[in-house]
Amino acid sequence: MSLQDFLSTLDALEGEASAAFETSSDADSLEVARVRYLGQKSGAIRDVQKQMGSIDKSDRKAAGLRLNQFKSNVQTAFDTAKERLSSGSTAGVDPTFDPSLPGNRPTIGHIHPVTQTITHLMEIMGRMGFEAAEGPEVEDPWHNFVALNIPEDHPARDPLDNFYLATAKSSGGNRNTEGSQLLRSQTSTVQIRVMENQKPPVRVISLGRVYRPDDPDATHFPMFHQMEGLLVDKHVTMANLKTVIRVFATNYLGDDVEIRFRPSFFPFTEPSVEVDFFWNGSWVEFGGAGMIDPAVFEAVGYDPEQYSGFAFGLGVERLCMRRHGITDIRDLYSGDLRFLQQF
Ligand code: FA5
Repeated sequence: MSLQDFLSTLDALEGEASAAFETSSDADSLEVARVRYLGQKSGAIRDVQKQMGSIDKSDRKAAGLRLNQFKSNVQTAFDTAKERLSSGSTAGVDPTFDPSLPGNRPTIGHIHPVTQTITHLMEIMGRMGFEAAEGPEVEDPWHNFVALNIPEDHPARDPLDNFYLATAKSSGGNRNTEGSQLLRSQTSTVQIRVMENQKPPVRVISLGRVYRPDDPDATHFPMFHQMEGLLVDKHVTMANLKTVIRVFATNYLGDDVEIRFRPSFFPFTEPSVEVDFFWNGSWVEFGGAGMIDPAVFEAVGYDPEQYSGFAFGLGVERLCMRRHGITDIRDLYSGDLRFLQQF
């Protein structure tokens, strides 16, 4: 082989090998190129080296110098490509990817408006000295009815108005018996639990879920929350009750809130009132209240001659709706993020 042909072969091979290393987009393709050009057994360099023997003796020195330079250049091209791939260069990566663009923020959840309302109500009532109390959502008839002076034949105990549990303690197939457990229909149950365990004076609120088989509409839902208030001491009067509700309402809804107390009936309070707030041109019922009936005091072992007290139960969803201008309770439980994200 002439020196000229040998040098041309080296030039072409050097360009080819360098291009192969530069365009390798991952470690696998680089390795294929390495074996092809630098491989000890069958690589192109090894083949071209063998041709040195056919070059004229007088040209061998020049050919050797170029061959060494060629080997060094090809090795450098390989090393550069290897370094590029191991340092995570973006070569071979989707060209539409722009690392300078801001990332997508993960969606961060927030507290449900009803839970926010509960926290707010507890804070307002806490400032008036009311402590939080809790009771179970699965109740027995004693706490949901009997101790609250709701006798066995009272319509409030009708299975059509309550969620009795199929696993009732002693139902014997009859869901309306003494022992049938139920999902509590009112937070007034907590009044009984507190008074059973605590001597007067008592000043508590209880915020929690209650359940009734009501057909859902704009102001009713089968599961909702109530805020129960209970205050028992000596010389407590109806005026105290009205003041506490007024102070609470102006704190939560603003000084211009209009409240109306309407005579009503609850078996566990006497006298009893319904509490209405003026809203969107009409009076809307927000809860019930009254002075604790002596029969309730007797059920929990308090002396009605010595103590008096008041209780109230307000609908938490309706308070939340009134404050935020929500017109349909079902929106609160639709799970629609477009609605919930507004709060
Ligand atoms: C009671 O539940 C009584 N326990 C309140 C009470 C407590 C009276 C202490 C006296 C002393 P009532 O059934 O009216 O009362 O319910 C009270 C409030 O709960 C209603 O005014 C309303 O705001 C809310 N409420 C009742 N049913 C639903 C429902 N299905 N969906 C949403 N809110 C409701």
